[in-house]
Amino acid sequence: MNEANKNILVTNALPYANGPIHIGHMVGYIQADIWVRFQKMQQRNIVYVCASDAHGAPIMLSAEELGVEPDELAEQYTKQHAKDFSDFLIEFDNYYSTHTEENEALVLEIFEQLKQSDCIEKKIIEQAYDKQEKMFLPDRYVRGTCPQCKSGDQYGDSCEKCGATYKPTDLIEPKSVLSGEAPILKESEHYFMKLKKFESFLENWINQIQIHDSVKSKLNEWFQIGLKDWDISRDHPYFGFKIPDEDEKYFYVWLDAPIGYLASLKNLSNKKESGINYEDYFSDNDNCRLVHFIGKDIIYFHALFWPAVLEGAGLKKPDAIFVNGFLTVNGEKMSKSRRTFIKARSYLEHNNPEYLRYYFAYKTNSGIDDFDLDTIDFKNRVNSDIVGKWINIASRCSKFINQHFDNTLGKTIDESLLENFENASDEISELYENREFGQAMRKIMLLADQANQYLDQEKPWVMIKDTKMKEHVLEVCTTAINLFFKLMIMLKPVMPNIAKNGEIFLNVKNLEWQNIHDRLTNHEINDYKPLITRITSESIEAMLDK
Ligand code: B3M
Ligand code: ZN
Repeated sequence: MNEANKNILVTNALPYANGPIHIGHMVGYIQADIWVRFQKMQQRNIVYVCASDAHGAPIMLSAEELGVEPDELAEQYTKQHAKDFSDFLIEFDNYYSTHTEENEALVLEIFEQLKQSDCIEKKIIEQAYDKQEKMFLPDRYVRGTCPQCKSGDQYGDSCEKCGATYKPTDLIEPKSVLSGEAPILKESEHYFMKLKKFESFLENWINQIQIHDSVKSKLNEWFQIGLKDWDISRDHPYFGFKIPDEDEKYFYVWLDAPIGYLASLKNLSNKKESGINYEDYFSDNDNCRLVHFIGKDIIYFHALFWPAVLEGAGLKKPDAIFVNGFLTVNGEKMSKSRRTFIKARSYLEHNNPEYLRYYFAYKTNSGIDDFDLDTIDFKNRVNSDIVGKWINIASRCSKFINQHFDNTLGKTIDESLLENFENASDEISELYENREFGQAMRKIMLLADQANQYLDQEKPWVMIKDTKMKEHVLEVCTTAINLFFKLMIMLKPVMPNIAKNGEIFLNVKNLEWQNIHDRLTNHEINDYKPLITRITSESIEAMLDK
């Protein structure tokens, strides 16, 4: 089947429901949303889902500290996250949760399949145990001195200073984060997914999917080391789904989390009004594509564990894994003490989400490099590109149409510039398709420069004083408004609200990509209202202060 006609299921990583979303998280959501909106403007059948990742020890422990039930805490965060996303104009078709009936049913079904296809094995292992708290400790809940470089206060799985990886009990003087006591080793029986069995399948599979070369080489390093069987169970106390026929055991959160993608789709398809059929978007035939957007820290889970689970259960595998790098703020890792930690909500209280959407688009590409939000550059870039270049075209000539021509665009336009814009649209569309958003934004801004140069040369604000030139002013302004219109379509995936208000101004509806070839002539428009305001240093300071 032709790629362009396939149904596409797009997912973003599911945020843990035990803390606020910050703008570092927003990188992947904004990138995916831009891509999805672009696809929708091409009239592709696409479903975009996400959910809260509700399970795991950290959520259980935070809930305990707050004196609430873990599912209540998860639900509160789910609501908060959904609001943050929607205020950032991330338009999921469904936002659900992993702590749901649909997800549990899918997890049990998949687990059953995995057992039947001999992918699961039980083994007794020793693990760090906190006697005082009566619980097995996740690696991150044990801290101590790195056995390799001897740096103090390191996590139980790896050293932040030297990068060594080890077991929690290899630490020198390990301590439980919960009780401060030294953990003991205790035996327990666990369920393992036989990941080794899938090595050659996975090595093959990564060559068949869309995945960045740098991610592939990371995966190849892991293949070189060899894959280890994967512990998919956790002992009580834990917040997760219970394993059947076991009293005190739960599925590890990372087993049920990616299945949550499917649960979100299932939940959507169960809503009659959605008109979405589950099998149209997830079945092992050639009609659908599964596309995951993730951060670079969870490649192992998505490109090794998850496809192995799907393969073992006889299900469709992902067709693309798009990985984003991390965000730094003013050159630093986000940190509260350095005023570089910005919650999504603090950003939204002081700044327009579309500024950040544009800046992230401008700064990113299909690769996995980290990039920086330099707040001064951010302010200058947005003010110069969005306000100074793009919106300026409309604000410079709309008043002539509004005041002198009865709000009606002329019958003739200057063809050559318009054709130039239309011809560029294929290239820009390809850049969007390939997630080369930075290049797309640069190309679009070069076009905006051309439109402004045209106005600088024609000077309608001078000509309007000469009645003989009135017709020419109309042609120039009609041309410029058409250029603005085309830029608006090209920028709509990134700045959908400005585009929506632009549609009202231009008296047009629901523009799609193909409308780039339309001409607005002899067409009535509405009075121009400012579409966006400049960012100020104060609004930036205010979001950093939070
Ligand atoms: N909840 C968040 C993370 O590790 C994790 C993603 C799950 S995606 C299935 O960034
Ligand atoms: Zn170390």
